[in-house]
Amino acid sequence: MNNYMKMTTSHLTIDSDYQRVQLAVLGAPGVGKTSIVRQFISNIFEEEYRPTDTKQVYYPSVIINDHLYELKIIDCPYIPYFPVNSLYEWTDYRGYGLRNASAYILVYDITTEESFHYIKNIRDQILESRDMHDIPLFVVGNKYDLSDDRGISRREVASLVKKHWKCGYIECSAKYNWHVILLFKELMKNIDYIDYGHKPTSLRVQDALRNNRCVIL
Ligand SMILES: Nc1nc2c(ncn2[C@@H]2O[C@H](COP(=O)(O)OP(=O)(O)OP(=O)(O)O)[C@@H](O)[C@H]2O)c(=O)[nH]1
Ligand SMILES: [Mg+2]
Repeated sequence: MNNYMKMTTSHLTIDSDYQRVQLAVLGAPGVGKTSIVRQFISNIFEEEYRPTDTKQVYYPSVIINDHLYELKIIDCPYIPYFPVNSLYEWTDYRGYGLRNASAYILVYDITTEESFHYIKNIRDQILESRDMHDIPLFVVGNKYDLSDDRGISRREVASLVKKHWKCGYIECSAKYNWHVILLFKELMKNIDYIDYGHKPTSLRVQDALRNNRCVIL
């Protein structure tokens, strides 16, 4: 059997107190945040650039190594700065909820150095704003298909991110769906399995499968 079996995914509205792994996807405009999320969720890629103007939230369930993760993926519009406290969250609604994420995916475009500077700044702001104990940051260099036009050396970025930031790093191409699944798999390895309430995992897996909203990675 294919190691990636996609059954379906969905865009559900679920009780706000339902415990899930919240992944916030951040990055400069046009780096491919929406494209990565949409490839992962629906295997769709659009050439035409339509900037995200309001936060988009997706709720896929994924099974990795027999563990069920109920994800909440937040595809953020460009935010000029990370909300440093709850007041900022309220004043700029685009950043609302970002301080509660259980992991951050910081995306840059390998062809533009500025997009890497953006995630450097955002990372500094995240670290200043909240306790990051057990909250993984994962850096993604997107648009690998354009690597002939690389704007910043891979070695430089990988060494900074892996050695100094102690974060995961992966390059992908949302356009060709290359390494998109791998990126989520790698990220989930960094997130300890979370025990969701009283229901045993096997029952939750069955529920998810029955509701046709499960991706097996
Ligand atoms: N060649 C190539 N183009 C890509 C790739 N990923 C995204 N794009 C293109 O880059 C443009 C921007 O992609 P989006 O996914 O909308 O970028 P975004 O980061 O969500 O942008 P904002 O919502 O404005 O912050 C679109 O024209 C995409 O088709 C990729 O891997 N390779
Ligand atoms: Mg977008």
